[in-house]
Amino acid sequence: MSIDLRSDTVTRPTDAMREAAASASVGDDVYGEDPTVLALEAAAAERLGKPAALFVPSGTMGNQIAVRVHTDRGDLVVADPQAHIITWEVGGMAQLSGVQVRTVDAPRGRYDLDLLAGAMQQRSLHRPGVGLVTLENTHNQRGGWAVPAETVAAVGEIAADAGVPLHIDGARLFNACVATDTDPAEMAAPATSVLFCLSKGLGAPIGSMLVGDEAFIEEARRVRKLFGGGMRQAGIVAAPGLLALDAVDRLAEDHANAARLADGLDGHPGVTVPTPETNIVQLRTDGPTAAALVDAAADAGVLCGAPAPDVVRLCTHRDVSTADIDSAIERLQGVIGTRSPA
Ligand code: TLP
Repeated sequence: MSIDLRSDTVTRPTDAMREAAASASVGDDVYGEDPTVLALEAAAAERLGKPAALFVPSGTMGNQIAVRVHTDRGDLVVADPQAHIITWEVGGMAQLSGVQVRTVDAPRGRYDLDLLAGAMQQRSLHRPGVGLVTLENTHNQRGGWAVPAETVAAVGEIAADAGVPLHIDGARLFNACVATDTDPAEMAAPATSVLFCLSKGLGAPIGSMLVGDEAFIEEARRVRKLFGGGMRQAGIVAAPGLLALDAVDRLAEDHANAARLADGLDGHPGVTVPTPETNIVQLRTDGPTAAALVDAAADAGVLCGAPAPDVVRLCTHRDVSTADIDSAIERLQGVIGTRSPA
């Protein structure tokens, strides 16, 4: 059987999650009457130290709702050019909110604070103003780097000084918290809103949480309806999400497996593999294209992705064991070793 390292989204629900789904108390969540969804929203808000939360079907929808609630048409949204909110969300910010992007480089997910401060353009008769600052933690496409709480706080300060909200795309926020040994509420404190996913390392089948103050969540609920994300007896999918919230500590295992994988592959001819901080391993190739390596790896029974022409991404998660990682290393070494440079 193939070892699936394409993403941490590929995990299957545990038996306990399936049982929780089957026995969940439910109601119509659009009427605010689903007790399991309400419990999940309360738990998520509490975990991040914010007043309120909203259950949304996906991370993409959560991010796009936040953009819509925080901005006016024509506003600038500050983001790293490799941020998921720009590169992997189908141009949603332009399509759904009519905003523009102001990119500021964030190597390893961290903005240069001077550049960020310099980008905080105010609205005038001629010029659009910055309506929102975003920050991705962990930063997926940059290599799963965890942005430390001090950096998040410094970004929050720059946004606050300009009177602009900060939205954290924390699809993998708990990975960042585990990697930096930070309380999630401390990580979330500088942000006006935070999105985190239940369906990635935390292992739930479906769902993400948008967290913020009461007024933000009230408007977010309206925009969720607008975007077609109002769900009815959603307790069926919220119940596994409640179990996912208890799965934070085991993310350390994914991080250890990622480090083991990187160590087993780095230095092989034609590839470099930086030591990862969380569960995303990036193999940089100076030989065959990443796409060719992905095909060859699939033939050898390891599924991975190619987010850039010279980058292969391998993502660890609950459904791969340390033994699977060792087997993946062996299979990938065979692939890399037997390929001649393009
Ligand atoms: N990322 C997916 C792909 O879309 C690339 C993955 O497999 O990593 N923010 C970040 C930082 C993400 O990595 C993702 C998903 C999302 C938002 C969107 O979440 P979903 O897939 O639930 O819409």
